[in-house]
Amino acid sequence: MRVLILGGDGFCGWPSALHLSEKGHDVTIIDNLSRRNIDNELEVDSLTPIRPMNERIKVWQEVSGKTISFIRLDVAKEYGALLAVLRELKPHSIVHFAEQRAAPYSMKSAWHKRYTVDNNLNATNNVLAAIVESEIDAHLVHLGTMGVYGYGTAGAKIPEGYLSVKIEDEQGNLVEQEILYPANPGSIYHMTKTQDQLFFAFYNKNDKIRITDLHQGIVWGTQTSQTRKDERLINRFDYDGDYGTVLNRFLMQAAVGYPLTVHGTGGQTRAFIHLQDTVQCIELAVENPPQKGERVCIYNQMTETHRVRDLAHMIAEKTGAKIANVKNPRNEDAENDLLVENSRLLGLGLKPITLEQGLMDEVSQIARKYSSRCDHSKIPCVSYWSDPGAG
Ligand code: NAD
Ligand code: USQ
Repeated sequence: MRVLILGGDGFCGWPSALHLSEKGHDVTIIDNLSRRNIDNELEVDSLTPIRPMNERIKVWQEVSGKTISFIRLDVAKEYGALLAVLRELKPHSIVHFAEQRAAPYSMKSAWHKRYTVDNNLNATNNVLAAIVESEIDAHLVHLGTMGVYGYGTAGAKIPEGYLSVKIEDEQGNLVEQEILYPANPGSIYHMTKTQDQLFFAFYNKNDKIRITDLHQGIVWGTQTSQTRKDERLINRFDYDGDYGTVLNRFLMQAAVGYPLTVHGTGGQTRAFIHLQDTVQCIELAVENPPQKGERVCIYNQMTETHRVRDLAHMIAEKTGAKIANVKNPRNEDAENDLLVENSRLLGLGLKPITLEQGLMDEVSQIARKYSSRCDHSKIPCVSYWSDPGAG
């Protein structure tokens, strides 16, 4: 299949591009390299030394004999160029990773809120409008987030996208309907993902676009079987207070001797998935498109849930790291339970890699290997959801 990967230079996009290429798909990456520029803005680097895009692609050619093409283009701003690529390439699938994905970054200032909204909503709308205008029949696979649901539970599992409800009509009869699960975003970033869902529902209804929306949990790990093939293919590893995600951060902090930064009591429960499973899920989604006319297909792309303090205690026990309960910079529930339905991807053949399976050691080894690249002053989370002086 011809697969276009938007955001293919990023943490999930790069290993997905390699995985699909290895599986025999004809892969083209589009990226505007904004994530690398944000590193410049934040004055921080990936813990791992990632190579420039053209070098990455050249090394992949040497290692695998397979070609990946790269087009530098801003999906949110360069509509005409995007349309031309779709007309020329006629991809069977478009995998859309090209959004600003850090909740703390999206909350840093009014500028960052506006950038995240402009970038993410225009990127998604541009892709959809370009699929319609180019008249190609591409299947769009989008990376969404578990955060569209909020992290609560009414005692039942969070379903995969749609909620069955019973509404009482004028005659007092109960009418059954399936609606999108009520959106409950916890940051401007997460809010853009809830808005993406409405774009998908509309273009799917109006233009019959085939869409799969993957509501992904927090991705942990750093390498996949393809990125391990050569050091120059190494994936990015975000550890800083804006882009680093909790489990990778704790493993890195333990490796460099920094106390584990548990926000508040650490009572937040979240959904997780290993990066190797992410690339597997992308392959499953690409190879199992919905039928024309079928509603947006939503999968919960997560394999397990954990409470933040349990992760910290487990890592502290394994490594002897200290735990620091820091004031939570976010506006979120201090304690929550989380029950999630995830049978659809399992039904397609996903075999989950869980925390017990040894891959935490790989993250620790990578963090130790590159610990000299870690700037400790960039570890604390300094983006506050509201004025740090208040409350
Ligand atoms: P990332 O920031 O590492 O990668 C995103 C890539 O998209 C970057 O290379 C960036 O340069 C590119 N990009 C952004 N805006 C663009 C634009 N307008 N035009 C072209 N390219 C653009 O993020 P990631 O961790 O790889 O996440 C990818 C997707 O998966 C995101 O949409 C994110 O919301 C979702 N997701 C990530 C996680 C996670 O834990 N990393 C979890 C759930 C969902
Ligand atoms: N947390 C800590 N200490 C830290 C960092 C985080 O206690 O040092 C806590 C946070 O307060 C939060 C939880 O850990 O309660 C998760 O934070 P995170 O930064 O690991 O994840 P989050 O901000 O939710 O975002 C990440 C990705 C995002 C994706 C989302 C999936 O950056 O792109 O959409 O995970 S989900 O969490 O399921 O919404």
